[in-house]
Amino acid sequence: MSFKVKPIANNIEDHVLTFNEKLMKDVCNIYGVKDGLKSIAKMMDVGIRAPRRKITVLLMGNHSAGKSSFINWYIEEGILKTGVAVETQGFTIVTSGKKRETLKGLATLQLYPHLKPLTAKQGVLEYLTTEISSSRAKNFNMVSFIDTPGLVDGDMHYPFDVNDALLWLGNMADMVFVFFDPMGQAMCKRTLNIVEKLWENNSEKIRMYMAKADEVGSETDRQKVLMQTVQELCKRPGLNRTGFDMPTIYLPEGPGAKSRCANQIQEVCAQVDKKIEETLQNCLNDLKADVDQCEQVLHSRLENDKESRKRNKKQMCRGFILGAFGILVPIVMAVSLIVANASEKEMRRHLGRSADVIRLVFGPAAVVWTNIPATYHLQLVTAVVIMSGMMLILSRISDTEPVYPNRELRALEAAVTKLQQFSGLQKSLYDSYLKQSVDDDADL
Ligand SMILES: Nc1nc2c(ncn2[C@@H]2O[C@H](COP(=O)(O)OP(=O)(O)O)[C@@H](O)[C@H]2O)c(=O)[nH]1
Ligand SMILES: [Mg+2]
Repeated sequence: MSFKVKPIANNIEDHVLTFNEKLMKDVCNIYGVKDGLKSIAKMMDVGIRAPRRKITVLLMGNHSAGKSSFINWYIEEGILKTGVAVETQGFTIVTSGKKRETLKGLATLQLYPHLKPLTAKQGVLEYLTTEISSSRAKNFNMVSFIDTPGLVDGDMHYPFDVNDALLWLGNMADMVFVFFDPMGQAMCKRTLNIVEKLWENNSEKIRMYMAKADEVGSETDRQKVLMQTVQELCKRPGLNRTGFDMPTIYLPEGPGAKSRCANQIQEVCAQVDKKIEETLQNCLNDLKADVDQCEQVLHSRLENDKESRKRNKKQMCRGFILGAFGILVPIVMAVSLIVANASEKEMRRHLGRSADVIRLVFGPAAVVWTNIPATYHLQLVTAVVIMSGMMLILSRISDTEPVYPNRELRALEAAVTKLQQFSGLQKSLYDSYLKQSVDDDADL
């Protein structure tokens, strides 16, 4: 059974970014551009993670529960094979792009490098595909779906560890939709085992739906099926909880179009929309937190550098003064000793006219020598030489602190300006987000 879907999605020419798309693009650009937040954070050794442009919804459930058909319906394009036979053998990421394209495993990894740990699991790479569609239906531009192999009990052999891969993807995805169908109900042990495991850490992500609800004849039948399904689920201790909700859905344009059964398929779209809004807000908040964190680290580094430079300067002055004394004191001592002991005549003979200048300058120091008994001169000279030596040694000993080389310092100062820009951009993005959420003309 296959349903009619619009044959072609909107043309590339119509590819005008919606507000949300543009917002996410701007946020991602702040992180990713050259000298963007990511490279500043790396420079600061701050661990940040750039957001993804779209939310990821993982669809899992029994085989033939209508997962692939739901994706086709959402994007309004018959991109995935559907049918009662086992059609989906691997994982198919369905995402929006500029043109229709199919990417195999390796190309998928290029597009989604964060899936590398999944493909590290043996054999999954071969069974990983990406279907890119240019559809602009609903909020498809902001969401990537992951279609998974329909699970069946028994001897069905999967070419890879399907449970492991599903758990990994479930942990990674932003939302997990579990589809049960009225015929299989919740009897598929395999599906339930995985849902139960995922529930342990991801209960807030998981939504369960009774798909193909039009196949159930009457309202009473529907209630019975729902009761039986919930009963089956509640047998699992991990899933036994209050407030259990399982909307019934079916494709509105399918064979059940005339069904009188309540169709809550719009509730699924509403869940996706809600998650998108939530993610946008989180991205804007995370952006602020990341900029703030980088700013904090950057300021403290610059402050420390400034302090170190100040201390180093003090050290340098001290070293210079000690060095100068270490050299000058013995010179003064030697010359004044000569002046004290040599006669004026003798000095003039050797030094000419400069002898008078020397006598004038060193005269007061020479007086000190003449007042000290000659027997103490040797001790005094020794003491002064030792003291000068010590001063010279002390002047060479300095524990200067490491500071950023000028090039790095300039890079840090440039980062301060960049972060200020990012902070301003974040504010204006938040303002425009709130403005369009509340009212275009609202004065915020
Ligand atoms: N009556 C009815 N049939 C559906 C609905 N959704 C899907 N189907 C049919 O159920 C079969 C299995 O659908 P498919 O999407 O391949 O299931 P999957 O194995 O979960 O991907 C197909 O023949 C679909 O045409 C629905 O809402 N109502
Ligand atoms: Mg399928």
